Amino acid sequence: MVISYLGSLVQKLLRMKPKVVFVLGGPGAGKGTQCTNIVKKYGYTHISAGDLLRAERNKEGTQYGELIDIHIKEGKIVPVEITINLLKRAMDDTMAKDAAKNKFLIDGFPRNTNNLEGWNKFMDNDADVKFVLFFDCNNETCVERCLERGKGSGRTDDNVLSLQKRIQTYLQSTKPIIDLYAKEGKVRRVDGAKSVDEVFVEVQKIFDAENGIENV
Ligand code: UP5
Ligand code: MG
Repeated sequence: MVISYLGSLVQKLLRMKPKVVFVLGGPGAGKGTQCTNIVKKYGYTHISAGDLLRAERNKEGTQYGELIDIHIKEGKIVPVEITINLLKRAMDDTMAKDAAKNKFLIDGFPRNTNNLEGWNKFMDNDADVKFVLFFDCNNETCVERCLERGKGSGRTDDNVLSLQKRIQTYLQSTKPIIDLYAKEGKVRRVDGAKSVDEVFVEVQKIFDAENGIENV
């Protein structure tokens, strides 16, 4: 009796464990744009690590404001202790409001070894990483899009100097993380240089296939 109760409790907890899709790709590869589309069609919650860091930086009296600000302008990656707390809080808040909302797109994370180690240390037992959605887009297109957006975005890193640094950081630190996941068979690659609609067609194929597997 007790064992069967515990068994069903464990099963319930396992079902509730957040399901995570990491969304990666260079600056301007289309991560945010496609996450918006995925949310509408598949009911995920979109959590952008960059957006959370920008919001934290803008908060009155935050102790990390200056540190985050400098890292973003320099295209450097903020220490994981800061980012993981923000991600965890965002996930917890979402599930506290509605326990059924346990599917997350984590956009722009993990970006380097420090991020990955932090995730494995603090989150690995608490969430299931289903796969990595990788928007593969050439650097020229990425830079062009961010510069165009920079005309009105107000983002402090949408300028030529910051973009050169962001691209370098992406190539040196983030791409190797994507390659690591690829070796585990966890990367779903999409050509991010096509139009928004064309990219979303490919994205839908991936999510439909993944959902198909889960529903078997
Ligand atoms: N656009 C999008 N798709 C298009 C398409 N297919 N065709 C034509 N145009 C397209 O798109 C960028 C622009 O391109 C938009 O104007 C869009 O309309 C157009 P978007 O969807 O915003 O691309 P995205 O990949 O999200 O680009 P973003 O600039 O957000 O990527 P980054 O990875 O550089 O930025 P993020 O906000 O994730 O991080 C910023 C900084 O925060 C980092 O550099 C780092 O300093 C810091 N950070 C950390 O330290 N740790 C983290 O974990 C996360 C961030
Ligand atoms: Mg983005």
